[in-house]
Amino acid sequence: MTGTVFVLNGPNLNMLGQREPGIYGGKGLAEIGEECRKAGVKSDLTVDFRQTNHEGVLVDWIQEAADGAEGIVINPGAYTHTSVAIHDALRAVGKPVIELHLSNIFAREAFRHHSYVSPVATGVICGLGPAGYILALSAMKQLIAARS
Ligand code: CA2
Repeated sequence: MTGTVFVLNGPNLNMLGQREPGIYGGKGLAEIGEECRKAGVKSDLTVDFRQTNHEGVLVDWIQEAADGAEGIVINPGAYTHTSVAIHDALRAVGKPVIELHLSNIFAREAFRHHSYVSPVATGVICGLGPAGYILALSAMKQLIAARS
């Protein structure tokens, strides 16, 4: 069973590894993307790993997943806490969605405790650093298999 999974990353995640290593670790996003692609090969999943700083681009990619992917892993960055547009797009997509955060958003500032994404996600992973991406792909593999 093969399938494409979109791994979508929101604003400022392109800065990983360059600043704030105490919160987000020392790995850059390119390295995390490479690890995701390798994990995908082992699980027979094609990982389409992307990052944008723009909310509307994330909405476009979520809509694209309706026909172009079997599931979405998304780290929406700060849009997690603000975006009704991303909530609406994920609600409409009709595919499994895993919300992912590198940091434990519940152990941080109060404004990070609310997510517009969690109510429309199949599951949520947070606080496990880059390993969370690999765990999310493993969970997504099972979610996709359960639907086919
Ligand atoms: O923990 C996560 O993965 C977050 O989604 C990361 C977002 C943050 O706004 C969320 O509350 C939690 C921030 C993205 C990364 O921001 C950086 C800023 C400067 C340097 C490195 C990363």
